Amino acid sequence: MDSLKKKDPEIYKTILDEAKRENNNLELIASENFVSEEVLEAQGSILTNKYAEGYPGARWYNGCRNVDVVEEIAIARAKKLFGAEHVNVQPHAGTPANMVIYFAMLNPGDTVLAMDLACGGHLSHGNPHNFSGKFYKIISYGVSRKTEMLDYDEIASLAKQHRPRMIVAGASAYPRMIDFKKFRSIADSVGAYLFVDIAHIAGLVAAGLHQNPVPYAEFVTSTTHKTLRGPRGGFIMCKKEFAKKIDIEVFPGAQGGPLMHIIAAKAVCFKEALLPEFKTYQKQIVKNAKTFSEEMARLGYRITSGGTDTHLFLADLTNKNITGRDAAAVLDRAGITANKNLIPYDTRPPHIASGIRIGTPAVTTRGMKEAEMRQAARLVDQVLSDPENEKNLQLVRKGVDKLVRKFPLYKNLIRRLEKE
Ligand code: DSN
Repeated sequence: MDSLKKKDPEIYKTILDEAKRENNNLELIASENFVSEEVLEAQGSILTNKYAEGYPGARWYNGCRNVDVVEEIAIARAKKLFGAEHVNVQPHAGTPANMVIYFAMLNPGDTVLAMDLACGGHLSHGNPHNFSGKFYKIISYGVSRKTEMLDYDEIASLAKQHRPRMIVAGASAYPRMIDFKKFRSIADSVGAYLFVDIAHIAGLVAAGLHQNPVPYAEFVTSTTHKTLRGPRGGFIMCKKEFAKKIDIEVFPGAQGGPLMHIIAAKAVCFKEALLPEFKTYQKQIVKNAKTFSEEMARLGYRITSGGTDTHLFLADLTNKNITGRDAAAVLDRAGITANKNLIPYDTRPPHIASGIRIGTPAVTTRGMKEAEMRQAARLVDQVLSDPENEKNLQLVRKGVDKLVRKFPLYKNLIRRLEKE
């Protein structure tokens, strides 16, 4: 970044500050990760210069022979990874990918059955402030009050009652496996499309650690930057019969020029996810989340649904006398980054919330294992047990420093930073 340093020192400095923050903190936001240097290199490449509206071999502008190759490679790798019949790698992010499915397959006012945000769903699954909640008649399903897990009988009965045109499965704060085969049979029972959003669990699915929805759903969307550990972006998989409809809805329907540098980085990410070591990484993410949640439970925290099968879990702070919002803020001051989250049937509003969501994809990328997860849980507990004590927060900050120092991130960048 020599040129940037010289020509735009403010931005240069801020990037280095962020590198320092990422390296020095304990990153527990379940939707974040640290990409490889190869992903960063592709993402930071000159491919950002090229306009390529259209698709490989059928672009609106000339000069696309190289970006055509990049996009074809990305598509082929994603197909191989998930066993998809058709893939579109152009969506800029997860919500735009989801928007394409709604716009391509539904009319405004159609009924959609989707998971409630308060029980772990996503904004684009029908939140009233999101396009999905504004344009469609959303019927929400939640989780069982007793088990805090999906209740497929209840989902089936809601489907029978409301006859949705589309059922949406997938979540952003649900710690358990989702049975997409069951969703398929519910959708079939009422003649609905099944659309699955695997943004959170894409890495687990790619590694064979979570049921793959691709054989069951007409449409599957994902982001590339969560458990999949690629650049910030989205993609869509669908059955061949819908390929044309989906492609037209992405371009010219929802987007203009695709981000070819990001598509190159997606291709790199898919290649990495096809390697055997990616499976080892994903297995460790799940082991780490399990260990972390068990240690939190041992320290007196109620873990929603009693645990996790995935990369994340939710700790209910109701009996800890602190809200999710305050907990996340004070943890950040001690060098631990996690987010406030609603717990199922939360009595607090979303911006306050009664829980925190903890995820292990990023710390697992650093190389941390079960022993470090137990230490991390104890550090979280130390903060939340005495959140107003500055000295306590400083002690935890030191504990975090000691823990993260053993697992350095982006060594070259950091080495350089330390010299400055
Ligand atoms: N913001 C993402 C998450 O944290 O789960 C979802 O879009």
